[in-house]
Amino acid sequence: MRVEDLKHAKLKKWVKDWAKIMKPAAVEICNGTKREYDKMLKILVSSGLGIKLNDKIRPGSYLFRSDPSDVARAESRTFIASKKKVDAGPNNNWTDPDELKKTMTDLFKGCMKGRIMYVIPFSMGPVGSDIAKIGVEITDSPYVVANMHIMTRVGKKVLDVLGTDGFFVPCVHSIAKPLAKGESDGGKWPCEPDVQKKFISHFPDTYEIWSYGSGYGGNALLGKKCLALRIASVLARDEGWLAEHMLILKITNPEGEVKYFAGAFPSACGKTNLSMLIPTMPGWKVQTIGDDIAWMKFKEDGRLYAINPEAGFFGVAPGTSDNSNFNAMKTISHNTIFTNCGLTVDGDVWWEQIGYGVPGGEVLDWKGQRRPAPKTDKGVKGEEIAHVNARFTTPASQCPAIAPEWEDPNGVPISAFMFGGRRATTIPLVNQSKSWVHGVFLGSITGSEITAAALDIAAGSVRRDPFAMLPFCGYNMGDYFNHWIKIGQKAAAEGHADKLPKIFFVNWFRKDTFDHFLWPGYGENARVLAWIFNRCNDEENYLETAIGNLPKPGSIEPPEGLNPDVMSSLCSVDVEGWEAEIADIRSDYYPQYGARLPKVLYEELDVIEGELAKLHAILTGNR
Ligand code: SAT
Ligand code: MN
Repeated sequence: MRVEDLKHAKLKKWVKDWAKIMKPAAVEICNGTKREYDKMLKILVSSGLGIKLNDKIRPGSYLFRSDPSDVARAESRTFIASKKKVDAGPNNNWTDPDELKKTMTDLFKGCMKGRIMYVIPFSMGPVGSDIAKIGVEITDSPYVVANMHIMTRVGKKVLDVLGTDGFFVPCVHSIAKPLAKGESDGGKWPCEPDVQKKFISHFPDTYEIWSYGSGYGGNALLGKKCLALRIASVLARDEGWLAEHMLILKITNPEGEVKYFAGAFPSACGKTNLSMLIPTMPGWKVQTIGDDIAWMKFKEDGRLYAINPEAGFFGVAPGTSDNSNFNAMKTISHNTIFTNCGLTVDGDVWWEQIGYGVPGGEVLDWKGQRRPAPKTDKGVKGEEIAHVNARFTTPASQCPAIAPEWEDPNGVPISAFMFGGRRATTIPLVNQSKSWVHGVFLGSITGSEITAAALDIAAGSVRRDPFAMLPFCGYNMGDYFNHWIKIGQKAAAEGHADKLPKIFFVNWFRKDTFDHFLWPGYGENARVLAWIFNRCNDEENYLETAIGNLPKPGSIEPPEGLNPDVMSSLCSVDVEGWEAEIADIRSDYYPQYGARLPKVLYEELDVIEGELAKLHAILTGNR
């Protein structure tokens, strides 16, 4: 299809205007077909960027090695350019939108010389779903086109839904590496290697995304974090729905009853694993709707319905094994794009903690350097064979655990929200909020502990990642908390308070004083999911406490071999720990939001603090 054939006048003009600025050798409108996907990979292999893996071991799959400057999201170069700085809030980098547009327009001038400008019309969510949204990305990277084919729904069907005047989020992207006449990439990942010259920019007031200089992941596949979270969070605020960094899972109990949960977890908490978990308890079943993002709207029946806006998984490879995530391993067994993994002599990919050592005597690491082949899958810190953020891009439809209704345009009704982080102490295995506002409070204090070894922060201090949205909220986080509170108020005003999802906080990561995990995790986490399931059916399986509703003794059957004392300590109130937690929130965390922090969250703090003081007095005999 040619630009001239575009029926949407605004889209046509937008493409033409950018082509004038970027000066590509040609413009192609993507149609989303398998043929187009194959063509992209052919181009990428012939320019030396992609390596076809051994078809006998990993059919239809490819490996890419990115530039060492281009291996992860560039958070320091990610901007929320709202008109007013205060609307970006304390957690975002802000720049004046007019100045940023001027700077970037200069950078975009001629940036696609010698390359093709691909125009990718894509739908986030099943095409035509009333919860879905359309974006159009222009890019000069065939790698981006191929990845967008997997991660979103691309092509003519999207243009059909867009019609002549439908709404789309314009997404401008360039890798910033024009080619001179006769020049080719010659196997070198094209991007702007100077991190300070990369820009991942969002204009929330006009719902626009401009990205320059990076070809990798969330910086370049603009449907994912940029559209489906940062811009969508703004759209959701403006239109009264929720765009969240949440997995969506389907859970079926032994009686065949089905519920859907959505869960937000900061990175490195096993979100993808949880969404594909295989329960250890007989009769229970978990299936996947999504592993990263949930878009949710209230429908007429008063319930909240969720879709997974994505069509694929862009998952972290290292640590993925048959043990940690059997379903993910099956999903990526074919038709998968790998980035920054190791390459074995057999022509397969390899990474640390894949579950087996490297076959053969040597291996190429993610930089393409020859390295002795490790006999086990244990890595050496700092000398990884796969980059720690090496990724797979794989179609969700290939996941053995995918629920048949994962593409239902109506979405699935959510019964429970889960929040969680890595917390070695204080936070119980599972805790149900006492009210919606208390649930928002729990979401707001989500975070993970930092070990002194990892970063220059005192060991044990908590890095808050509210709702796991810290790098993904396109506006002031205080206003975002308020949006969540208003969602609850609106449901109550409409007489649907009882239909709101119940809110839970889970923690799989409690440790003993010897630094050993107390809870086995993985498939055993289904025991907690089962408790939540029963809670949603109003089972009397809980005890009211100062911090929320905790499991009644005996209401969660402990995993084999778990000491009952450990079980009860995982499910009890750590009074002193919570007193310290409340003090930290009050003095070191909430104040950054100033007047934008909803007052009811401070009231929530006061109530919990009062309850804890009473408990403290009882425990110390100081009544
Ligand atoms: O690179 S992405 O932003 O898509 C993945 C991530 O960082 O979570
Ligand atoms: Mn994510």
